Amino acid sequence: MILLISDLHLEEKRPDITRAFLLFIATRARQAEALYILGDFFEVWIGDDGMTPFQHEIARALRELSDAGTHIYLMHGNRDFLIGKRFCREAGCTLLSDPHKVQFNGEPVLLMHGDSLCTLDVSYMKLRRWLRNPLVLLILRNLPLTTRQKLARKLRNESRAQTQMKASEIIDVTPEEVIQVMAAHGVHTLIHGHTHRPAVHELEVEGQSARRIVLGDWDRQGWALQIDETGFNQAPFELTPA
Ligand SMILES: [Mn+2]
Repeated sequence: MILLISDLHLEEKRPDITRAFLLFIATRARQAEALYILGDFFEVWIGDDGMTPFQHEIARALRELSDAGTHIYLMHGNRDFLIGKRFCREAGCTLLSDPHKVQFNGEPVLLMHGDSLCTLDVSYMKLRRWLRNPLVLLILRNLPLTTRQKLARKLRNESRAQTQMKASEIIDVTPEEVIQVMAAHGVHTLIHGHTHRPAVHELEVEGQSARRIVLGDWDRQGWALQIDETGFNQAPFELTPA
């Protein structure tokens, strides 16, 4: 059995989500061969050298899961794209590139965070290209922590202000981009997060029926996609009461 989650946006301000996640990895995820976390695992990440006690606690919990035999795969989201090798070593997880192609139940499946599919969001796409440039990343990683904290706060405030002004279709994925990416990778199943719109969308890729599975974000409830011999099934669950 394989589990996929995304968009937990873990932060100290949401102990309910943290509790639900710690319970999830101590129970359900223990039964899984692999756990895939498809981005925006943390609400913010300014660098492995700036890990807070809270973030170390999450790393420790992941490490326990991986020591117990579950493979953990982590993909960057737009919030936590500065997660690096040090965190992954500490947490016992493997960093995946975006997109990443896998085989589930003998079927090729493409995994993405999903932000790169929102091509109509021109200003964000420009920022994304800039922030994924290796030289920019090198400079960012070497800025003092306090500067990075300020930058992260500024980026989040700007993205919040802009998102409120944009039409909903702009921050959703571009259908043509989805078809193009799926065709280019030769898959008929795509799994991604980012949009916070959990669903299964049927579509056609090169004349064949295909599907796009969108993972849910953890907010009022948690979401996990489970892949086993019965197929691909996503269901929400209650966050643990205090
Ligand atoms: Mn995202």
